Amino acid sequence: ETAEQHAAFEARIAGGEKIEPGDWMPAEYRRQLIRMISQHAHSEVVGMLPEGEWISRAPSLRRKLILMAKVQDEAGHGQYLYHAAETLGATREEMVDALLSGKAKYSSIFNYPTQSWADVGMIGWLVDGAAIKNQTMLAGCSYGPYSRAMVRICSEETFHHKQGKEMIVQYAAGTPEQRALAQDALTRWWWPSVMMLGPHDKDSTNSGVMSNWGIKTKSNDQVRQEYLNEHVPELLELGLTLPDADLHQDADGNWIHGPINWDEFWDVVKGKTGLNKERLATRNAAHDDGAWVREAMLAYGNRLRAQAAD
Ligand code: FAQ
Repeated sequence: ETAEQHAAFEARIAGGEKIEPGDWMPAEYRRQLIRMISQHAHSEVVGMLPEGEWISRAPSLRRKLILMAKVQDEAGHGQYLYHAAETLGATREEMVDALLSGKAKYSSIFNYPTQSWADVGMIGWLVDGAAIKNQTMLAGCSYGPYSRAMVRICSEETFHHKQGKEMIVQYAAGTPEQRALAQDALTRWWWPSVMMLGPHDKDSTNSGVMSNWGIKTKSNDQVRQEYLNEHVPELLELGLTLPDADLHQDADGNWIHGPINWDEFWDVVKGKTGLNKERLATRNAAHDDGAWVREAMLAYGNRLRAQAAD
């Protein structure tokens, strides 16, 4: 890597140009993108599991169809994202192996259990809500394939967000039992959703280099602030209680949260607590069950190639 190459690259970033596959890029830019995009892809794939568990227990056919469509969308997001990482030279096999062996990270949020049907609504509202804030920021990122994947993913996530919110709004205005379920789900999902946006800026090891290269266009704390400002008033409006005694609005109207339990966050990320082992066991079983499909596709591909060569 020469100083001239770096200077030309920095100038393209400064000019707001998108970097495309095959363009020259610093090795560290490529490494950071593969790291983040593959973690993101894994999150979408593992993210199917907490809600997927509830498809067979949905309370109505309408809710079941909506949930099936949502979970299927997450599979599609995983696919776009694996493809985006492949444009940087990562192979599907390497990435899938890293997930299945437990080497790769994926979002902390998906190691929490879904304990009631109301959790499905709360995930749509809070988790998709946080994901949209983060991904709208990433839609402006400097790497073309990731930025374009984010535009499509965000529009689908907006549907997920709305269906979750609609469900919780109904339950919050419903029977005392429905209200209690909505409140219990909020109490359990609030802090994990606030944490999923990543460590505070001062502890965010990757942010510096990623912001300089236009991958992250807002910091973790900026995105978290936007998330709180949008969601807190709406949740309070429904008469629900947020599990944060220190939550308050500052003079500028920003909602300020109390201290975050980062020990819990890191324990969940590292799989010391939460459902990491169960999630990986489920993914491994699904991968093993799909072995015959991969073998059949390979055999079919080989046959087509042999026929073409004849
Ligand atoms: N969980 O330096 P930073 C979704 C790690 S998709 C686990 O601040 P960074 C859709 C981080 O990897 C949700 N680990 O990291 C859906 C790094 O470790 P490393 C996923 C986390 O990357 C909804 C270390 O901490 N979205 O929800 C987490 O600059 C419903 C230091 O942190 C994305 O992946 C975490 N929460 O900023 C699906 C979006 N946070 O790699 C189904 C793309 C941090 O150095 C149902 N990713 N770490 O070993 C991002 O924007 C960023 O990766 C952040 C973290 C903002 C998440």
